[in-house]
Amino acid sequence: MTRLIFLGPPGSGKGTQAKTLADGWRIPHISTGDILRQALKEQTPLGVEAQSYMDRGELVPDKLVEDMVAERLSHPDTNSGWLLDGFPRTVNQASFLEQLLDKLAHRGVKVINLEVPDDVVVERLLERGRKDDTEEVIRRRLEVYRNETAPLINYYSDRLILLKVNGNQSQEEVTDEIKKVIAS
Ligand code: B4P
Repeated sequence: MTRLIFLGPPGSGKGTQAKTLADGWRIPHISTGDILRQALKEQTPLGVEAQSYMDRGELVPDKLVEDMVAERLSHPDTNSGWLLDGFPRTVNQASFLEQLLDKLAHRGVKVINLEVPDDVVVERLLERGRKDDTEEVIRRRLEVYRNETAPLINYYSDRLILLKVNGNQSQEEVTDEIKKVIAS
């Protein structure tokens, strides 16, 4: 049973890798960024509230994202495994997730930390050019990542479930390395 959390700075390839692997393994790819962007497109109350945070490169408040993830992970299709991309992003979200997974009896979770230097992620995101991929917003997202999300590296390393992967390689090489570290 595969249950993987993807960690890494914006543009490190979390979404790219999670989608490829989830398609191959036929398990759900749960991306908080994608769910929020869809809500925004449909202008649901969640989307309307999330928009200003996302446009500025800030994190959407924990409670909104936690409720969203709790609902998604409670769906029966997650019984065959899942890949979580973009969540948790704060220590609060991580401790919420720990309790949720305990309640759902989802065990054996591993965390993939994609390591990519700042200048490489800035270059990748500028090239992608999504609405929140302007130089100013990318710099803010990286700052938020360093302050709020990077502490999760120690959080999961202390729990002995962190696996490091060099994200600064071709997409295929990153996928291969992820498969290798999971198997070892
Ligand atoms: P996300 O959608 O999670 O955006 P992201 O961090 O930029 O990563 P993404 O997965 O899209 O990109 P990837 O690295 O795969 O979040 C967006 C916003 O939503 C956040 O800023 C926040 O406001 C909000 N949000 C989401 N989750 C939240 C949470 N839990 N709590 C609070 N707020 C939340 O790819 C980037 C680019 O690199 C692509 O163009 C790709 O083609 C390219 N690429 C990937 N791998 C490559 C490789 N090996 N070589 C070259 N290019 C590569």
